[in-house]
Amino acid sequence: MKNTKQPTPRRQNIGFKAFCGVAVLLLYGMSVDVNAASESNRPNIVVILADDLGYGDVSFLNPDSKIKTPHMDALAKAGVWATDAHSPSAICSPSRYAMLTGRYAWRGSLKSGRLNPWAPPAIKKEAFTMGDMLKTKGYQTACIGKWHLGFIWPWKGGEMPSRDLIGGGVSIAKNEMFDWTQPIPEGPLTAGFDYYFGVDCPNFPPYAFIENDKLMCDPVWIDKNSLKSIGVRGFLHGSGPGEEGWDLDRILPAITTSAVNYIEEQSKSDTPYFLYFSLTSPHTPVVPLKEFRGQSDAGSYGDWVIQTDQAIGQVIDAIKASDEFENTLIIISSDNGPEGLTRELIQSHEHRSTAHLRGIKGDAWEGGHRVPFIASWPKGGMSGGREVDATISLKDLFATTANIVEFELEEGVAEDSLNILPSLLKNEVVRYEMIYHSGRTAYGIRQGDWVYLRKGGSKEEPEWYLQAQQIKQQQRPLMNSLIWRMMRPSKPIYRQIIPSEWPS
Ligand SMILES: [Ca+2]
Repeated sequence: MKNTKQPTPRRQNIGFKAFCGVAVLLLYGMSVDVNAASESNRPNIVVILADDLGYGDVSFLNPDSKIKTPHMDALAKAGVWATDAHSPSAICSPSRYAMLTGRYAWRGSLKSGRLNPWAPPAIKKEAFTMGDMLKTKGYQTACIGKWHLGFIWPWKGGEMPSRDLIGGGVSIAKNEMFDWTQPIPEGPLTAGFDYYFGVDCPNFPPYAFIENDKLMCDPVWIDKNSLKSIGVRGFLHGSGPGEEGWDLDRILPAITTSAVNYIEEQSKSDTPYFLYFSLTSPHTPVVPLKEFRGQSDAGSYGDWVIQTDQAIGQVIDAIKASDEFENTLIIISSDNGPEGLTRELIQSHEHRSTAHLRGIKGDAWEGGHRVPFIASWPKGGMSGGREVDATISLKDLFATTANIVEFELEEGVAEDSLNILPSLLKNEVVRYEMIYHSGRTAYGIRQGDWVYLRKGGSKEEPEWYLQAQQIKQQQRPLMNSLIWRMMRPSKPIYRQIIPSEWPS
């Protein structure tokens, strides 16, 4: 088991107690319990990661939003929110890999694109993850929701068949290729979680729930065309095995109920918990339940975001009901920017899912990876409704939580992760640079307010979009690798820099 993964110390972390007690108490005069992270009173950690939620989909961050998100808004107003927070990649699997391991996904196999259906694990069995780290400090750990980081699927004969037989981006694998009586190993349980419930991906087979390492049904063949959607169905990556009568709209309510139940169960014990609640929305398929339809002014996508916000609210309410809200670190963010379908919402509903940001999911432009980020931990000083404009990344959660639980990271573990507590508590800049890992191999580099974007890092944009985003001629070219000056990091407006102005 993973408990054998025992790293040695990497570096001296600033002691959390000293930091929190002195810096915050003195500088801000807040009432902070300096023993908040003592061994007997470590905070619960709940990371709520939405799927493809845009910066501008959260009404608190985008006053012009056509979607109201009262639950996220309330947590931001009472906690802290960041305006320069980034997912580690502009697409799903590499972003999640980096968050859970604290290292860029391009250091491993995920250099371009995301995992296909039936992909083997992206996180190596021996990797030391954020969940592993928290387990060494006595945490109970759970992943509930979308995984999308690979499993060893139960192929008959034990060998994964060739791509010719199972397909690539679109699955063609037959149900009879699997022995579903067998476990599905090397998923979340091997990547640091004691418990797992969810679906691999809502738009991939198997169309069924997985609990721990077992499929929760005896699957039948599901024709993807039988799977109905209220809104945009999006692309379903093939027909395949699944639960008889599967409905796409069951997924979000089921994982939310599971998360609420987990919080209720964990609050009965003194042991702290780490819950990675990985939402399947507002990613396609867009399947809002009846009670949410028509609630937004941004069509079925907007209604789906409202249902997403309500699911987040249920989890926050469960934490409050457990009487552990004060000592629970809650993070709400997104694994990447919004999907292409949200571009049309500018035309149809005047709703900008990326707010002022250029680009969408997959792009090196800010809209691909600058994401909503809300944090709350009253006992640890994350309260009072403060804006953080220091640059942060979701891959920093590993080193940050390690610091909170006083775990010293070994050399070579979570090597791209920084402790951003000074950013979240005092708006101090800790992170000066990052790689913009787009969905393609043409990455960008950010350093302070300088950005270098390579040719091909973002998709082409239609003229109406550029006009709608009020992107001026000088900001348009994507044909060359360019250095840009981010004129205002909080509201990124790029200015192309001529060579004589290049930073040294
Ligand atoms: Ca995603």
